[in-house]
Amino acid sequence: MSDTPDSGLVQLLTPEGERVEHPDFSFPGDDEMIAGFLRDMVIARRIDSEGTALQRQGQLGLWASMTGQEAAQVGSGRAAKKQDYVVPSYRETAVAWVRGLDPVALSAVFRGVDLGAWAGNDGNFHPYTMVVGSQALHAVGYAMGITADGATATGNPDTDEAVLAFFGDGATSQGDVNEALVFSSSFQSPIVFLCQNNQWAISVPTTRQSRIPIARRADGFGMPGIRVDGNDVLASFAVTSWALDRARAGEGPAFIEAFTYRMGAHTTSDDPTKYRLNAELESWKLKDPIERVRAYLRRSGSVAASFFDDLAAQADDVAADFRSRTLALADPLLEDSFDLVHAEATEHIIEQKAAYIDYASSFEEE
Ligand SMILES: Cc1ncc(C[n+]2csc(CCOP(=O)(O)OP(=O)(O)O)c2C)c(N)n1
Repeated sequence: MSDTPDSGLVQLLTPEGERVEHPDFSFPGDDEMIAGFLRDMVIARRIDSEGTALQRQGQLGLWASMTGQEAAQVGSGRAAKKQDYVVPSYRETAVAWVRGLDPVALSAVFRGVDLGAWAGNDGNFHPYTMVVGSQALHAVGYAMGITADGATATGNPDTDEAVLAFFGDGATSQGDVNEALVFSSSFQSPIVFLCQNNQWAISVPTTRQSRIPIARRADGFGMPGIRVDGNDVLASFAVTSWALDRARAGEGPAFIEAFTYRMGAHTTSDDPTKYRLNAELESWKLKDPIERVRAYLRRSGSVAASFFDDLAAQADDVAADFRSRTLALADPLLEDSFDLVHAEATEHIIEQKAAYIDYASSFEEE
C-alpha cells in the first residue's frame, strides 16, 4: 500500500456508477439489494437534513450531520447481522436506520429530553457516546464478553456473534482507541473496528493526525487493516462482511478505514468555511455516495422509472414523521433515569430513586 491519501482503496463501484472488479473482494448481492441500499442512503440523508433543520429552528440543541458518509454507514451497517452488536460514536444516523432504531431516539438525545438514551438492545445498537473514542474500549469489553459467553466461533454463522465499532479518524489519536486495539488483538476478540475517515476531526485534517494511511496502523496491533472507498456502498458492504465473518469464526479483530468525506459541518455548532477550502468540498461532491448508485441503477435499468421519485416521496414522509414526533417529545422524568442504571435495580438504586421522588415532591407542595 502506498502512502498517498487515497491509494489502496477497495472499490467495486466507481464515482461514475460503473461496477469494477477487485482481486480480493466482490459484492455478493443483486440489483434489488443495491436498490435497497440506495433507499437506506436516501432516507438516512433526508433524516439528516431534517435533523439539521430542526436544530436551526431551535428544536434541537445540536445535530451531528453524516451527509456524505451514507455509503460507509449503510454498507457496513447492512453487513452486520441481527445478532451482532453495533457500537456507534455520535453521527451514525444511517447505521441507526439500518439497525431499525427509531430516528426519534436520536433526536431525543440531541433535544436533551432523553436521559439514558435508547437501551442497547434496540436493534443491538449501543447508545451514542460523545466522549471521543471511549466507546472503542466498551466495544472490546463487550466482544470479550461474547467470547466468555461462548456466543461466537461455534461454527454456526447464523448465531455466532461479533461487534462492529465505529469511530472517526480523529479518535485514532486517542489513547482509548489504541488501548482497545491492543486488547482486542491480545485476546483475539470478535470485533471489527470501522474508522470513518471523513478527513477532518473538527478543524484538524487527517493528514495532521497520521503521517501514514490510518489503516496501516493496524499492522502494529497485529490485525488486518483494509482501506475501503467509503463512498462506495458495495465495497463497504463487501469488506465489512468479510471482516465480520472472520471475527465470528474466531479469527480475531480487523480494522477498516472507510475513506469518505463529511460534506457538512462537524456539528451544527461548527463553521467549516473557517478551515476548509470550498474546492475540496466541490471535488468530493463528484464522489457523492448516493449519486453513483443512482447512476448505476439508471444505467442497469433494473428499477422502474418511478423508483427514484417514489423514493424521494417516501423519504419526505419519513422526515415529516420524524419532525412531528420530535416536536411532540415530552420532557423527561428524572426518576426514570434510575431505572436505566442496571439491568435489575439494586437496593441502593431503589433507595436513591425513592429519596429523589420524595425530594422532588417537596417542591410541588410549595
Ligand atoms: C475525549 C474528547 N476529547 C475532545 C472532544 C471534543 N470533540 C468532539 S468531536 C471531536 C473530533 C472528533 O473527530 P473524529 O474522531 O475524526 O470524528 P468525526 O467527528 O469526524 O466523525 C472532538 C475533538 C470530545 N468530545 N471528547
